Amino acid sequence: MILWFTGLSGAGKSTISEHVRQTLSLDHRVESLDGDVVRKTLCKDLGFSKEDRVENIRRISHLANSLATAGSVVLVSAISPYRESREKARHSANALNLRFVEVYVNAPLATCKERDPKGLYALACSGAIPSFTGISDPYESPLSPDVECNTNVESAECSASKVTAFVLSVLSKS
Ligand code: ADX
Repeated sequence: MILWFTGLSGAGKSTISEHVRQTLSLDHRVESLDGDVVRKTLCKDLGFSKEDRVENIRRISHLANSLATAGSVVLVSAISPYRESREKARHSANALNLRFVEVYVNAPLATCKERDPKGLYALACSGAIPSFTGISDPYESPLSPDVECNTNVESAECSASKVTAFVLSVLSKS
């Protein structure tokens, strides 16, 4: 199974994913692929143009498929702003008989800007970072996510419980 966390920078993808990892690790082999980490390693050569973001997601999806095929529950946290890229990731996983769960980590842009944990929104608003998602680059929100976490009104623990409950119900049926 692949759990794909998508949402704006600062929405809470990595935080929720980490809570989910801790819970699922008790009974399952879990691998995490985090956008910030992947971009320092596997995708070090990529920037933030549309083309590079599509390539970033293609590589992450390929790696996630391999890890999931080998038996891990894979947690992907990446903005993944384009619907088409996420749909391709879903189709490639499904073609390998892997379950793909899209988790929309939804927080209003205003909330993400206020949180600004890495100070990037301030830089993006000043023009110092071009093509920043939500400010000067698009984010296409999921139309029918499997799970939606509204992180402006629910705690990370609450969001993570929703996700793990969904996952465990799917796993118990398979
Ligand atoms: S994605 O769009 O290709 O899916 P990814 O999740 O890998 O993005 O990386 C996003 C992270 O890169 C952000 O959390 C932020 O720390 C950093 N970042 C640097 N520049 C940008 C930018 N222009 N737009 C979005 N995120 C950026």
